Amino acid sequence: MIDLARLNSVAAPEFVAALASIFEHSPWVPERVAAARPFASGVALHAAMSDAVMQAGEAMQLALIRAHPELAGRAAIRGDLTEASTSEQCGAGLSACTPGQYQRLQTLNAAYSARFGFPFILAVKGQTPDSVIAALERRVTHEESQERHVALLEICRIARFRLADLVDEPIGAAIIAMADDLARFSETTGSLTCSYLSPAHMDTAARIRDFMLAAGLDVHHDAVGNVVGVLPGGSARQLLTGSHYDTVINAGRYDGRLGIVLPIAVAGALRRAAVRLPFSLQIIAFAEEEGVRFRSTFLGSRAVAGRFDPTVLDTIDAQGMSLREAITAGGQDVADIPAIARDPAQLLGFVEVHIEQGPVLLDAGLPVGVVTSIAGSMRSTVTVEGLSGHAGTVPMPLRRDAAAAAAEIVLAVERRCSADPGLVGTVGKLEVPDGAMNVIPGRCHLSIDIRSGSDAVRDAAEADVSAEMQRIARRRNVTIEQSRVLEAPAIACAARIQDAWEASIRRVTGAPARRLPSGAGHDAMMMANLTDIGMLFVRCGNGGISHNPAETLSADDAAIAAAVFRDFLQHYKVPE
Ligand code: HGY
Ligand code: MN
Ligand code: MN
Repeated sequence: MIDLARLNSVAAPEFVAALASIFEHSPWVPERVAAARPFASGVALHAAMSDAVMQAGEAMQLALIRAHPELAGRAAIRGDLTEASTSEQCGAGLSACTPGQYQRLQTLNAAYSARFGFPFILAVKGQTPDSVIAALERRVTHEESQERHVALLEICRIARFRLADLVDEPIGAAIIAMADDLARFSETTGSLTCSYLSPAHMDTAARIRDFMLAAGLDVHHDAVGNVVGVLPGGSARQLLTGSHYDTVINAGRYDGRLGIVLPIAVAGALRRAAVRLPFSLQIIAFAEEEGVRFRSTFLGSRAVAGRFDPTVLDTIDAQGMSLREAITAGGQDVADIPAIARDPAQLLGFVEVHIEQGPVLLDAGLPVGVVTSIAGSMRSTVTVEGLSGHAGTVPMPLRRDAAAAAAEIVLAVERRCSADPGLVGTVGKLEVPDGAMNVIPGRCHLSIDIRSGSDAVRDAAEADVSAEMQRIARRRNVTIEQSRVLEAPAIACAARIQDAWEASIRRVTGAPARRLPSGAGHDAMMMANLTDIGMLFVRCGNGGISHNPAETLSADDAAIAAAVFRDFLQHYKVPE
C-alpha cells in the first residue's frame, strides 16, 4: 500500500504512476487532480478524481468506458485482463458461472454493445452471476445518455474499491471523510435531513454498502433497510456493533453515522493487517432510529432484536403513505422482517460507538468516555381540539382556543420536568394545522418527550403532566387526547463491557476512563433485549451541541476512538 502523505508530496508524474491502476488505462484522471493536492483523505482524493471523470468531455468519457473489458467476456477467456479486473471478476464468481449463466451473459453483452457501442461496466464487488445478469437486463433497456452516466458512476465505484486497497491513510481523517460524504445525501438543500426510506436515505444506504465493500466486508441489506457488513472471524459467534444512519431534520453529521463509519474503518484496517478476531464482527447500519417520518422509533434495531411490531406497518407519514407501502416501494418485502431477528445464542454482545451529543467529555478535556446507562424515555403525541372561529368577532371569554391550551401544556411540561435534576421534558413539535392569522385555532398537535435515568421518576412526571392536561381541558372547554408512541425503559450497560472499554481506554490513552450516563436514546437500548450492551462516547465539539448542523467531531478524537475500538475488539473475551 502507498501512504496518502507520500502521494500528497511526490512529484506529479510519480503521483500519476502510483494511481495508474485506479482508472483502467486512463492516467489522465489522476493527472487532472495532481495539482489539487494535498488530499485530507482517500475519500477526498476519490471525490476529486470522480469529479474529473464526470466533468470530462464526452470523447474522454467514452474512451474511458471503452478502456474497460467486457464482464466475463472474450478478454477474460483469453486471460488478457488487467490484474485488477481479473481479481474483481473472479470475486463475483464470474469465472465460475454455470453454462446457462455464461450463455445469458454472452447474449446480453452482445445486445448491450450492439446498442451502445461500449462494453457493459459494473463494479462487481459484492455481486453474484445472477445479480450481474439482472443488472444487465435492466440497463440494456436504458437510453444511451442515461446509460453512459450509469457506466461512469460504476467506473467511479470500481475506483473507490481499488483506491481502498492501494492507499493507506490516517484513520481519523478517513472516518470524518466518510461521515462528510454521507452528509451530501439529504432531502433538504443546504442542510442534512435523511428520513427513513427517502431517496436520500436509500442513496446513503448504497454509499454505506460501498464503504463496507471497500473495507473488504461481506455485505447484505435486510428488509427494513439495515445494511450489514461482516468481518468473518475464528468462530460463528458474533459481536454486533453499529448505529443508525437516519437523521433528524436539519441534523448534525455524526449522530448515528459515527457508529457505522468508525467500525468500518477499523474492520478495514484489521482485514488489511490480516488480524483474525476470534469471532465474527458484524457492523449494522440501522435504517431508522429517530422516528421522524413515521414517529415510530428504532425501526432498524427493533427488527434485529425481534421486537418489530407489525401493527406499525399501518402508520401513515405526512404524505399519507403507510410504512408498509414505503418498504414495498423500496423494493423489500415486509414478510421478510421477522427473519431479521437474531438468535441471542449466537451473540457475544452489542457495542455502539456514538458522539456524546453533550458537553461532559468536552468540559473534562477527554476524547472518549464509557457509558454507564441510557436514560429511558416516554414519547406521546397530543391533539387538542377546540373550536375555530373568527379572530375579530368572538369575545375572549367565549373562545375555545386550542393553541392557548397547548401553550399551557408546554409550560406544564417545563415546570414539572424542572422539578427534578434527573428529569427532562420537551415539546418538540407544536402545530396549528391550517392555521391563519384571522382564525382562532380550532386544533393543535404537539409532542411530549419525557426522559430520566429512573423509570419511576419519569413515570411520576408523565402522570402529573397528564393530570394537568385534563385540568387544562376542563377549564378551557377543549378536549385533549394523548397517544403514547414510545415507552423505553432506562437501560444499564453491562459491567463487564464497561470494564473492557475502560481497560482499552487506559491502554490507548494512558489515562483513566470517565464514566457517564447517556441522556439520549440509542439503538443499544433495543439491542439490550437480545444481549449485553456497551457504549463508547466520543467527545462532541462546539459546546457539545447535537441534533443541530453545528455538531462537530475532530479527526484526532475519531482516531483515538478508533484505536480504543480496535483494542477493545482485540481483547474482547469470548465466553466458553
Ligand atoms: O432522541 C434521541 O435520544 C435519539 O437521538 N434518537
Ligand atoms: Mn439523534
Ligand atoms: Mn443517535
